[in-house]
Amino acid sequence: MPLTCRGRVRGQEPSRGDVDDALGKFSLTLIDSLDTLVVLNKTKEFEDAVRKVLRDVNLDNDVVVSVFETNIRVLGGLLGGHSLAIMLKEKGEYMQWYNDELLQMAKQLGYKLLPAFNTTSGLPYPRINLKFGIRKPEARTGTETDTCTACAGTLILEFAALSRFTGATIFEEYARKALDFLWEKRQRSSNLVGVTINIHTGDWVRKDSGVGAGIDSYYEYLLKAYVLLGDDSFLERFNTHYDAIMRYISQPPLLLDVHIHKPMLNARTWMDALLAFFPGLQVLKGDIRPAIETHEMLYQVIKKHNFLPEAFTTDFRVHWAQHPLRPEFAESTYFLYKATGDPYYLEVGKTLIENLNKYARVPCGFAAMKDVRTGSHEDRMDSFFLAEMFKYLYLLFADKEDIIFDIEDYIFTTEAHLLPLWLSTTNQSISKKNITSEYTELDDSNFDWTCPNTQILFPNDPLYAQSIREPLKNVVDKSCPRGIIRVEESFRSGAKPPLRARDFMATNPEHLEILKKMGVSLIHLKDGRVQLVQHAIQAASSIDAEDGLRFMQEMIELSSQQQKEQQLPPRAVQIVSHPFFGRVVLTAGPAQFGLDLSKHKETRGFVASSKPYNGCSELTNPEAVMGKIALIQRGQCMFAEKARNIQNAGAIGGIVIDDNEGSSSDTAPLFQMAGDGKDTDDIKIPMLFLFSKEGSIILDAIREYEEVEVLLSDKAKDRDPEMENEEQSSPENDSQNQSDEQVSSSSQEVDLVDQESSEESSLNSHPESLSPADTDNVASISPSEQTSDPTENHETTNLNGECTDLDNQLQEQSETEEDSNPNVSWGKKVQPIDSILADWNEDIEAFEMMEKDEL
Ligand code: DMJ
Repeated sequence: MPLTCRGRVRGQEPSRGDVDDALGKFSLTLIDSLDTLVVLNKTKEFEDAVRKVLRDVNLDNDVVVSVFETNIRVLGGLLGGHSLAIMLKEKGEYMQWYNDELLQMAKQLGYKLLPAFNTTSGLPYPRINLKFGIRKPEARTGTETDTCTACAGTLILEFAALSRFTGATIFEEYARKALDFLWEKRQRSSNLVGVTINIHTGDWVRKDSGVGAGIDSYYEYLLKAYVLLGDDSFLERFNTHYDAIMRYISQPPLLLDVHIHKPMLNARTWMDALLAFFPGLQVLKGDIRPAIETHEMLYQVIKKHNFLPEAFTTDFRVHWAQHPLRPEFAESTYFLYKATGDPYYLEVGKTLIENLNKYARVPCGFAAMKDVRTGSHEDRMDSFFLAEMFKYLYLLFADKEDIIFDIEDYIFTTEAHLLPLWLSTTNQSISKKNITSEYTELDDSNFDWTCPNTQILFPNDPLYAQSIREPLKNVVDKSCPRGIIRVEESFRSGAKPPLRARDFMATNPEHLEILKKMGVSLIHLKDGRVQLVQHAIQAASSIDAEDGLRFMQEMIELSSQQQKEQQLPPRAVQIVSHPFFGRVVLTAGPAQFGLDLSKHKETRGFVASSKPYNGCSELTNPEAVMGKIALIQRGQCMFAEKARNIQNAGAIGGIVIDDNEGSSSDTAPLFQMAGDGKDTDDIKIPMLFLFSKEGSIILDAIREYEEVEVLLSDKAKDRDPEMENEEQSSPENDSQNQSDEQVSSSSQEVDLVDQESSEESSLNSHPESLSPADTDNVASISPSEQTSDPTENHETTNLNGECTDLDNQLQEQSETEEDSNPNVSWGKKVQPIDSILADWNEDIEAFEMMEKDEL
């Protein structure tokens, strides 16, 4: 937890749901980063870390963990550590005392995971209790019926390695059985697999199919199992799936989910960040062209937002704004550099590192981005950041002689753990299934550049990769909003176009007739909204069923677009005073009243607690909050009333801190503070909301440093400590002056931010003291919303429907303004190295002190 400088212990922090399934009180980060230490040539540290694991780690905890995560991170981490420990031991200098202890732990863990496979299908349960297994009443698990395809299909490398290292064949057998079952269950006409499957019946539960979340590493492990184990059947399976992926899912440079039964129909209009590993896998496969294309598209999305948002739409808008420092894009960059030798990929790597240092680095590590739009942080640094991101970025820039062993002798697991290729010829007691005859002949024309080739693929054509990237140069910035390409393309020529979602009127009998034909039924909800449900079998024909599906997709998008339009995006509270210097950014909820920070310049000022703390009556300490940003506790009166009271006392802004102890934007949905139902135009100051955990970071800082200055904005600003120091002493930088400046912002700025806010947000609205608004995202619309056109608000389409570069222009304008504004031009100055080091030492000391106080 890099913001609060503590380890996350399961049960001691509020649960974050599924994310916590990776935490088993088994020192996850330590184990997951073992082999990274050796790659980074930190051999001594590796030796110490192994000793710590052997001394401290207990695998027998009464904790329910994810089988998948425990396998790839912990079992994989132990095996990667073992692989490099024996390599070092053989070299004769380090690890001379090592006697396979990590392997013994891995075996112990392997046996703990085996009960998960006790299903008729052989597919593992998704979770297991490390102490009690699955079935025992104390286990608190074993009732699940579904698992994800990647969860069941990402075991073979670790399990086979465990078998081959130890001679205990059972692990490899179980992992193979699960893979065999998934292969049998592939959709036979498309050769695709769905996202989730019933572990008892083998039925597909989610029939959408892509190469990202839920499926990704199943494909990865088929190809890598072939590489590690030399078993042709894995390659045949991989090639069959790959052919289907390239036929249906790949729409260069995009990779879009489709339905397994109707693979010509897109299942979504957005992509998730996990698919960024796919270009790397394509390199391993030897299919370089689409790898270059997809990677380039992803890079442009990153350049727009500094990081790859967790999901983004086909027209490259943010869909899910968080970024937990995932390594997949760095992984693909590494593989593409290895294949092409093109220095462009080193530049890409440099950008990744710069962005990490600039936006994610905090004194206790690197903090995940809560929202790439605001630059706000989340108090988490997942173990894969050290296991994968560090490794791939280091390897990208490392020369052969920088690494103390030959990396070509190993294969990377999905968590980037290293397994030696010599395992392919060791303990081969598992009979290889020779079912090659089952596989269909494939058209191999897609695979012109297929392996084997471990060296640079195009030594005589250094511009090869560039010539593929060139046409895609502006694919993201110049993108027009687009619908679902295949769906649009598949409109039957000459046929009457189906009813469009935006034209639909629930009161029009003709429309209702068309719905019926398409198998869509209409449910009137009590609150006046209508809900649409489609049953394809009720459609008049299969063509009508497809029309219905298309209509439903449009309706879901329209509905979510409308929800977003009614919402405001989150805001950022950045602590800018010593020793934070802008490095800690907290996610804040906006208010529906007061100064809109997205339309005006940010507000900066020192904070002061109001008295009374709830701000519900005239303040008794106006002298303390005058010219400052007042801190007020949530509750007991309306938000607007608090705002008026602090404004009357002379505050230049307000931060409402949740009174619900322990609440955090990690675990609760952010919301916007609603007005009081009356005219709130009299409130001129900006107001933001912080959950209790984020609020206490400011309150603790006041206790420690007394003077704490913050910046309230719609997006965190870069920081430059030296500039920061100058600003603090500069008279022009008076908070009140700045507050005056806020009033005179240009209308173009307003446009920019309006577009941003209408395009990307996910907030609910709370009037004070009301329960959270319903966040359901069903295809429900209120009758009054039914005719709005989702394209009306789109920023990159002008009235003639042509693409404009408005986004770029506006971005430039906003950057120019930043240049002229001393408050936001941090990061542009060159700081002498001595001064940087001095700052850092100061920071470290300060944070060590804070750590003691458990900030
Ligand atoms: C890693 O734990 C693994 O790469 C996994 O296969 C999916 N992605 C996460 C990191 O994003």
